Amino acid sequence: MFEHENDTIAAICTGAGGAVGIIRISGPRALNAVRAVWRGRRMPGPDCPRVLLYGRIVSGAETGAGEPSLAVFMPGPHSFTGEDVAEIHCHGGSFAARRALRLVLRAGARLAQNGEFTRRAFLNGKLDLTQAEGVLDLINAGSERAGLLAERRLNGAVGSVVREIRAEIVHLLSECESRLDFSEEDLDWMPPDTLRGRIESLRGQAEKLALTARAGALIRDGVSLVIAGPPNAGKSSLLNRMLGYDRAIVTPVPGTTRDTLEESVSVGGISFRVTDTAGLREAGEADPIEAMGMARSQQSLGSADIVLWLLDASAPAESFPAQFEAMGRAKSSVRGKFIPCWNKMDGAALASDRLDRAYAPEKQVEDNAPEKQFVFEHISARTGDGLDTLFRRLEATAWEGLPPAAQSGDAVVSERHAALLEQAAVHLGAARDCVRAESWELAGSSLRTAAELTGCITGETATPDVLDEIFSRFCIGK
Ligand SMILES: Nc1nc2c(ncn2[C@@H]2O[C@H](COP(=O)(O)OP(=O)(O)OP(=O)(O)O)[C@@H](O)[C@H]2O)c(=O)[nH]1
Ligand SMILES: [Mg+2]
Repeated sequence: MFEHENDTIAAICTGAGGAVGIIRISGPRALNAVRAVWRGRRMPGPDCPRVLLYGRIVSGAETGAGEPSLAVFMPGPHSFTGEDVAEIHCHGGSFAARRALRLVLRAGARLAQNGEFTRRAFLNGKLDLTQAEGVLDLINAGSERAGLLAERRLNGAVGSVVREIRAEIVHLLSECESRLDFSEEDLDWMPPDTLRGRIESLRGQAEKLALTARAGALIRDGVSLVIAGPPNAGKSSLLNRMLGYDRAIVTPVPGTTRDTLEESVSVGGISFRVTDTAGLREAGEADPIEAMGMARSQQSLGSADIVLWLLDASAPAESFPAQFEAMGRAKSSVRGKFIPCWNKMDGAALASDRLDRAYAPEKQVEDNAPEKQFVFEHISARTGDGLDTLFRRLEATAWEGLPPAAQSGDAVVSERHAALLEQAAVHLGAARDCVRAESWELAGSSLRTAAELTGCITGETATPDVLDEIFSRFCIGK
């Protein structure tokens, strides 16, 4: 038992404004506290654990009328924190729960700090640090996928992978150390090549696992998608179509959109921050306001994760060379991924394959490799045709370059985990080289550092500072 854990903590663990307010109490005096402030025909206690009882909150020893409420006792170690836990469920709103909490505090509990319940659960071995972080991720999850990811962490997916890696590091560490302790004896040692191979494989695993954090960031933060193109191509119409309502002004007049406009749309469980931009054309053709809007469009091109460039398929074929040229110019300032897309297919004069061939035909023949070809999408923002295919392309583009395991969402680590894993990988690389040079002492020291770093992920070797940092991000009552 940790020293600071000998006291009893309490907090309101429900959000303000809910229908029910729950006061959670954890620690050796949890039962005393609830018994001091609550009366029912049956009283909470070890004889009826985990049963929700009906009764009233009373102030002090007197019985009689008080607020109707429910109480439950969950004896340790089979509780969330691993300690004795009691809860009082009273009416919501700001007054009732606060009054009940005050009574509980008067009965000998102290107000819990942020995340203190979860911290106690961690210190009592009920969850590892990655699971505790999963609790926080779940609270902060803003989409279905983010929730799923948090749930996996909560269920220990990251923890178990990291513990496996760490166990292997510790095993290889003992291999190196035994060579120091019993240098000339005839021990059953692992051949150095095998040892080196296993360290290298661990290094690869750590690096690969660290990469999954990028998928986590994608799921949590989403992707920025900029819809750009010449005036009148149907950019605002597409934004409206994606949103399902008329957000942006659409008119047949080129230059309608003056300023960039951002909205969020969920596609395939990924949140896209979609920006509609002012159409780009020769500066000479635009008035001063439009020119300012175009400058903003230009900026958006540079910062987007994905740029969707719309071309007008209903325009006369003579306009295509100029449309392609404008696209080429814009593409040079795009740093993210680029998707060219014919819009207004409902009014197109040419079939989609002929439209595509209109684009630099000699180039398409030269570079026959499919990945070198410019793959156009074909949509109609007016009818919605082609949007499903476009959405699938957007989803696939967002996932591009991420490890496949991250997409299935098995074990996706956080940025904190990734940083520790990357450091561990560096030390594993050093250990591998030391084994080659047969410097067992140095190899051992690198492996020890790697073991410490990976232990910090699951919490075995996390310092109080690290714990403070993590749990301070929780709210009171969690
Ligand atoms: N036939 C057809 N017309 C479309 C389609 N998409 C947009 N339009 C029309 O094209 C015109 C311009 O559409 P907008 O969405 O305002 O085009 P924009 O690219 O935002 O134009 P700017 O804001 O001026 O750059 C409007 O009259 C739309 O109704 C489409 O898929 N098919
Ligand atoms: Mg527009």
